[in-house]
Amino acid sequence: MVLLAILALAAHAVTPAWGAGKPSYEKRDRAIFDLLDDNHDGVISMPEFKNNQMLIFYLLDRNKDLVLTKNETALPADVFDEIAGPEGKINTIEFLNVVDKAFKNADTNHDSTIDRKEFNALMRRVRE
Ligand SMILES: [Ca+2]
Ligand SMILES: [Ca+2]
Repeated sequence: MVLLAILALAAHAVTPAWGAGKPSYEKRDRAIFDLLDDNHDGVISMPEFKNNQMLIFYLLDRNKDLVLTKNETALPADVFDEIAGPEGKINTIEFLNVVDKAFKNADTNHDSTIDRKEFNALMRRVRE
């Protein structure tokens, strides 16, 4: 669920660039990967992952109060509630916790980076 949330946010940030026409999953996955892989060395490191997720956080945080409300995220309600907790808002710490977990989950060979194979496997898991 948490993985899905992160990728939904990433997809949300990438999607407006497409314009008309629906890209294939493969194309979209590649675009998200390239977006996250800042130095284009073919793997996503933890700092790259975190920096870009923070960028997404600030993009989503329309009123810049440093918390995300339900209408800012476009997440399914149950996913939002799971991340936000009882106060009903996602702060940066909660957000980075989720990012941290998502990264560790995706890094199946535990080498502290996410390569294309791990990324594709993650996207497949999310879709199923
Ligand atoms: Ca990289
Ligand atoms: Ca890895």
